[in-house]
Amino acid sequence: MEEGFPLLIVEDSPTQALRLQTVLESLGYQVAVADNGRAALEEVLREFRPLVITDWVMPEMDGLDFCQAIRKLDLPGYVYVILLTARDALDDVVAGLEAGADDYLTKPVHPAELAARLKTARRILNLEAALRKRNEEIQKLSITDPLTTLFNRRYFNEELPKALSASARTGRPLAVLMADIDHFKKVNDTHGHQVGDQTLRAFGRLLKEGLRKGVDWAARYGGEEFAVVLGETDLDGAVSAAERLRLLTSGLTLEAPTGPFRVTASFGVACADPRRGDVPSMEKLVAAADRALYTAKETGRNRVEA
Ligand code: GH3
Ligand code: MG
Ligand code: MG
Ligand code: MG
Ligand code: MG
Repeated sequence: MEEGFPLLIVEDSPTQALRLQTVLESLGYQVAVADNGRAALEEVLREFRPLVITDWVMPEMDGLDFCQAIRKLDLPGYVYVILLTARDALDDVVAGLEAGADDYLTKPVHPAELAARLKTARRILNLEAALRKRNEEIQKLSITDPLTTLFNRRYFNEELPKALSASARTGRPLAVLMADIDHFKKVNDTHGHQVGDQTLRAFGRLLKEGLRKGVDWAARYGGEEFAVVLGETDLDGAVSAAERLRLLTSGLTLEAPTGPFRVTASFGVACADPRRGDVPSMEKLVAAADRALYTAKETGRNRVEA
């Protein structure tokens, strides 16, 4: 059986709360009750409820203060608040809406009107949930490289400075590897772009799977160049990690229509090590890894340089 939509009643009169609860449960809502604004805030924070019907006059925290307070909280989603009160003066309606209520109803409310008002609320909440989901998708897309599904350069540029600040704060080292597939142009020239793309995907997967989850992460820096951030790793650790990735790469068998083939990659390593007084900027750290990569290329490729 489908669970009813969660709704919170805030009402200090037990008889009125019970009457309202009965109506709402018959409409299929899954109802919780709080007897004042303070208790309602605690309830929403404890278990998020996006739909609230609140009385105005209550002890401890009234409905207006509740509306104002809930708009200031950082919650997982929007809370649609209906003020339901005996106060029916025009000034009261205006004050209620200005305090942050989404709708204003006067007691006694007819169950048919309440049902219709709640339908409006649900429409708004559905819209908000769809927008939030879409936002999350766009956010994810904006930091993902579509070909490899690794992070992209935008994410790298945003996250590496944060990781460096954390490293400086905690005193723990942080390493960056720049990895570049060797003679990749030849892969494209020999086997075509599609096989080239598959090679990039396979290399991306290798990086992802070869790293410690939650500590290290890889990004496609551009073309056939990848950047890896190794958390809590000093230079020696980073060189062995790069060496491991280098060996995995050379052991990788790729498929082309003409048969299997192999690739190699070169790695440049650089490290931020606050305990040694090494706290470089992102630009300096990446430049150092890039210089090491260049050396690896110059001295024969399929190598790790630091
Ligand atoms: P080196 O060993 O010096 O790194 O040589 P290389 O051939 O790997 O390097 P170069 O920079 O000369 O060529 C990189 C090639 O990568 C050229 C470019 O067309 C190709 N490339 C970049 N992005 C993509 C992509 O998304 N898909 C495919 N298939 N190829 C790409
Ligand atoms: Mg009351
Ligand atoms: Mg190159
Ligand atoms: Mg290359
Ligand atoms: Mg390159």
